[in-house]
Amino acid sequence: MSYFAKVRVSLKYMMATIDTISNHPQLSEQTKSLISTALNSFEENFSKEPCAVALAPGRVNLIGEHIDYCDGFVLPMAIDRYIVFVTAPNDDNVIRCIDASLLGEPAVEIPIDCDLEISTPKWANYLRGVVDGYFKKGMVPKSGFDVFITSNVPKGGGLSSSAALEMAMAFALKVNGAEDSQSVSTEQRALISQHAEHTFAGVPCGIMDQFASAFGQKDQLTLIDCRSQDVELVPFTDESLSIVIANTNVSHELNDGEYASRRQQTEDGLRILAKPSWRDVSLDEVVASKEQMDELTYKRSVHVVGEISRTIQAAEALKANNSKKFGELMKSSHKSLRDDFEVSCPELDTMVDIALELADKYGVLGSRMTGGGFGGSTVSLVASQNVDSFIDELSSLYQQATGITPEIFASRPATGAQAIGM
Ligand code: GAF
Repeated sequence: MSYFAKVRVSLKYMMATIDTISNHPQLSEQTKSLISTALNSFEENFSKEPCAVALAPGRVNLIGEHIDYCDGFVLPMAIDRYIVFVTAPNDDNVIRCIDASLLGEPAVEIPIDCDLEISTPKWANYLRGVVDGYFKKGMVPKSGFDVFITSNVPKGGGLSSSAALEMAMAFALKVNGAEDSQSVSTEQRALISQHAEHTFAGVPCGIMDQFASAFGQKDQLTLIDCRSQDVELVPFTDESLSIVIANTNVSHELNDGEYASRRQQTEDGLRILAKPSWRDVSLDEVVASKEQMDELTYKRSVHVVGEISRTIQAAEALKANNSKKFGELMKSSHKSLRDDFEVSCPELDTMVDIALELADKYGVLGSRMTGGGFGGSTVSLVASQNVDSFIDELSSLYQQATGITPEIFASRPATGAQAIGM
């Protein structure tokens, strides 16, 4: 195809893409503006027209923490913060990625036609893992492609920016033809991404983050049964309630061994209980086995069975419009994560304590740490009419207490990973 013919085709795609984005019923104005900036940056950096957009949200988990790898239930939602990939084919056999936050650094090049290995820069391993997962299943894009990456998901904030990177790459591969030879389900894309995290980032994570990013729907929480991998959407449409996410700005690395050790301790507990799955274990059975367990294994086991039960109750409470009960369960979840599972940290506890001290003033129903822990974010359920004042006061009291400026924002459940254009 001649250069001019290629430009005309690309322009046609571009116009259709822009049209779809501006009329997209599920994307917020904030996200549309993020995409629009990314489209312009693609052109500036690659000197050609983009063809398609792939995007994936971060997530916040409302309840059900550290039990996705224990066959538990989790109740996360996709947040209105996205990683956006703007892409167009190139004439090489590589995926060439430029990240907006790393401008000036050399583009990352990932070959499309061979097995891949862990390499540098480290952040690109999430991408390599997904490309390799597709390659190993015989799914290769039609050609290499260029990608410009823009994000407003806080990095290291416990809001799954890594799962969003993986899911956005899966959709970038899809729009560049990698799924043309076989149909790939939402679940399969999420599982390839989870595998990438295991093998290329060294984090033995469960399925929650990738599933939340993949299955997210506007105004719906995703109740995930991590044993059957079934996803049930639970409406969160009460406008009088808001979900506030508070990033402590204390960063965490899940591959530093603490995450893996927690997972190991839950496996030890289950072995002592001699049960095939945590779903078959009651609190009474854990208590009855106390003498056979060391103290840590016992505490971890108490958390797992308690959190599975709390998550089931929380989903029921939400369906019954009982937000007060939902809030109480969030508080118990935090205590269990702090005292029994020991994955909180002073900054997370401070953020939760301040939120709960402001309960009467602003209508805070519940607050807890969210995600892997050891830093990252909290999530609070707050009366919408007070949400701006709550955010201001939480922010200033946290700063006074810790000397750290937090990043605090409200989000409603948002739409999941997808591709737009082509
Ligand atoms: C991290 C992991 F990636 C998830 O799989 C989950 O275990 C979570 O920590 C804790 O609930 O986000």
